[in-house]
Amino acid sequence: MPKTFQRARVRGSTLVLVLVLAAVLTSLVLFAQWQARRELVASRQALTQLALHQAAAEGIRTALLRLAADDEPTVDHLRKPWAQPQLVTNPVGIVVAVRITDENRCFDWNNLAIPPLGPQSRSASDVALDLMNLSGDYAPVERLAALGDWVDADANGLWETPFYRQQSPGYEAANRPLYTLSELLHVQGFSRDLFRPHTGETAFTRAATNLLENFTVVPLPRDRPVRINANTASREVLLALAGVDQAGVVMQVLALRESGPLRSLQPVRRAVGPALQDVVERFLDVRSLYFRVESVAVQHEQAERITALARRDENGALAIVQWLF
Ligand SMILES: [Ca+2]
Repeated sequence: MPKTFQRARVRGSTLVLVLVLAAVLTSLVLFAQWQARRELVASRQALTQLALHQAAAEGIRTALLRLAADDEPTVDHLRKPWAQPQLVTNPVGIVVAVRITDENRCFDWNNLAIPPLGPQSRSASDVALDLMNLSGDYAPVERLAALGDWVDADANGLWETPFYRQQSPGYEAANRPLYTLSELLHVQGFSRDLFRPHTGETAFTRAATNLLENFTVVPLPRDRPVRINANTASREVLLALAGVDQAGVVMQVLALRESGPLRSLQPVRRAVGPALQDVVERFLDVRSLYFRVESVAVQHEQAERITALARRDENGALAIVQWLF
């Protein structure tokens, strides 16, 4: 092979090697730049998220101050300042939406843990059954029994630990109050589908409201039901309390509160007649003790939500029962 041809081949190979090396080096530089940009974006996003978290927490604090500023904590209704949603933009441009909802407008699933004491016109289970029907669940008997077993302290029932141990993976019945709404999904018969809004295809579903609107979870043990506020409860909740055959009585109560908030239960006692006096005493009130406070902070397509369940006692003092981040 001629020497000049050999030299040309060596030069050619060197050139290819240099080009490959240059390409590798360029790739490395580009990768380092891309990595640095990615880290910068990630750190900016982390800083924004931190600022959003602080803004959402501040939203909760201001909402609690509004609740505490209520000068008449013995009567609650939806025309009060705390019941109006608020939208504020803080000094650094973060938009914070804050909403307080009265949990005493709903029936608490955990009331099912209270055993009936003596003769009663309506038990917690009777009320829950009617309210599930009115909320679009037309076959609630079995899941209601399963939920009763889940929240009651004893282990006597069809839907206790031996039943759940047969699941894969197996688990135990709680035998204590529900801590969150999502815990219901562990209870026999409850599924996500049950909580989907109704599509309104039939006369029944058009009339039905929603389980999420009418029920709540106050994650505390109790020896008496969490009461329902007659000023804020929906027609369905009041109808479930009185019994579905008591539409006339419920209309009277709704008419009473139309002319202004009920400041005592006396007008309700007069309206319902003797058969339902015990329901008024056990289940109703004109004030609320539990409030859900939601705060959502938004900036640059990022958002942070904080939810708290607050309890306001008879003297107006506030305590946080549960934080949900
Ligand atoms: Ca049990």
